[in-house]
Amino acid sequence: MGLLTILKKMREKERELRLLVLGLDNAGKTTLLKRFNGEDVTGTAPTLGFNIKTLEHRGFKLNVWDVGGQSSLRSYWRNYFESTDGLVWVVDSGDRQRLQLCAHELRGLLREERLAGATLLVFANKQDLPGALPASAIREALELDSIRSHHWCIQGCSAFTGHNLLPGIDWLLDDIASRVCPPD
Ligand code: G3D
Ligand code: MG
Repeated sequence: MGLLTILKKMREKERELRLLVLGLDNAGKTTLLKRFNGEDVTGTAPTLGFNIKTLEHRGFKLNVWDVGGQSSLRSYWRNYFESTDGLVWVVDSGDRQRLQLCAHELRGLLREERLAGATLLVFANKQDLPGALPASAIREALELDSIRSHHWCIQGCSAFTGHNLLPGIDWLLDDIASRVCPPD
């Protein structure tokens, strides 16, 4: 392999990011990923294991892991932490009853050493639902303002309609890129 090829491969590798999409079951993780990928979002079945999708966006190759969020599966989340650049935490903004559980699970993740370098994007999903809590209320319930260990951002969105998905993902990529990708 010539030097130029090696350099090109190294640069390609730098543009390859690993995103981990987590949240409680039914938050809308799989729908969000499908919508972002331009797929039909009707009839999404619960994720029993994980989905991995490789997407191209803004010249980045995104390896996105969508792991099932049922309580029986949460202990397996740790198998997916390694080399994660960005953690996307998806919240069902209509699910007031499980908001404390949601906050608890997120706090646990942020203590994980192997996620220490990851940027956190919180999607306050299902904003299209009547009665959905606004992103500001989710921010408070999840005590995001107390996070000092990670760069974070919260974005209200609807995976169903696609509203506000891109601004969230773009913020995430910008933040990661400023850390891991040298300028061209
Ligand atoms: P998960 O992968 O986090 O477990 P899914 O969640 O993507 O499987 O979605 C769970 C349910 O929430 C699905 O409904 C899905 O259509 C719905 N959903 C996901 N995102 C949104 C959203 O932005 N708005 C609304 N209104 N619903 C959403 P079903 O009925 O198929 O179980
Ligand atoms: Mg799913």
